[in-house]
Amino acid sequence: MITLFHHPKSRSTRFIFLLEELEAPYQVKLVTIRRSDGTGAVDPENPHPHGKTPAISDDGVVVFESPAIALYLTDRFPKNRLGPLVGEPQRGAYLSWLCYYTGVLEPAFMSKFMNVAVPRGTAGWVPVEEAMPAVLKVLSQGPYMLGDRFSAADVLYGTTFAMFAQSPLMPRSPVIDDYVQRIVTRPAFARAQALDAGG
Ligand SMILES: N[C@@H](CCC(=O)N[C@@H](CS)C(=O)NCC(=O)O)C(=O)O
Repeated sequence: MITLFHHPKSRSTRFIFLLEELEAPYQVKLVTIRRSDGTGAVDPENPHPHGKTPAISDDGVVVFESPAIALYLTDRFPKNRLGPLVGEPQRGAYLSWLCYYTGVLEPAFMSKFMNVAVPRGTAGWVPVEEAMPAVLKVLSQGPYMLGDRFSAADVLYGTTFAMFAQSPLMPRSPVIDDYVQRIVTRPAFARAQALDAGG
């Protein structure tokens, strides 16, 4: 049984979405986190080393960081084919885009948000103006990050783009708008929104 350490309206909400897509047996453990307004606190029950969400425990096997959790879950529950397995040709693209999400795309948006220039040749990421065209190129051939196949990578990218659709940080694009629609109209996404508060 998977336990998802979750805080409502945080990066762990998308893992309710993924667990619903996977039809995996899971329970949600609500935890507190430190909020940007200074409220909240690390929850001693949360196994994430910094008390962040998401984290999961699979009967005591702890996994933290979104790409690792996505990969672990799609390997662990392969029935609905939400992640290419070792030996499948799309495995390479799957691993690459999962890691790109937290290694490049999130830092790119955070740099822009903080108005910090990305040091060329030093930072491991690139500016948003360079990262988004790479993602748009993939989605233009789409409809998903792995072409025809919806995967856990879309759970990360689709929910992020849905959340930031109206943000000035997010470049406007009909490709992104259509992609977000494809993701947020999935029944599992609606179930995750309803379950988000622990209901
Ligand atoms: N790199 C982590 C980021 C997780 C993260 O920052 N989660 C936020 C909630 S959206 C959090 O727990 N913040 C509380 C804190 O920073 O202490 C991942 O992708 O899983």
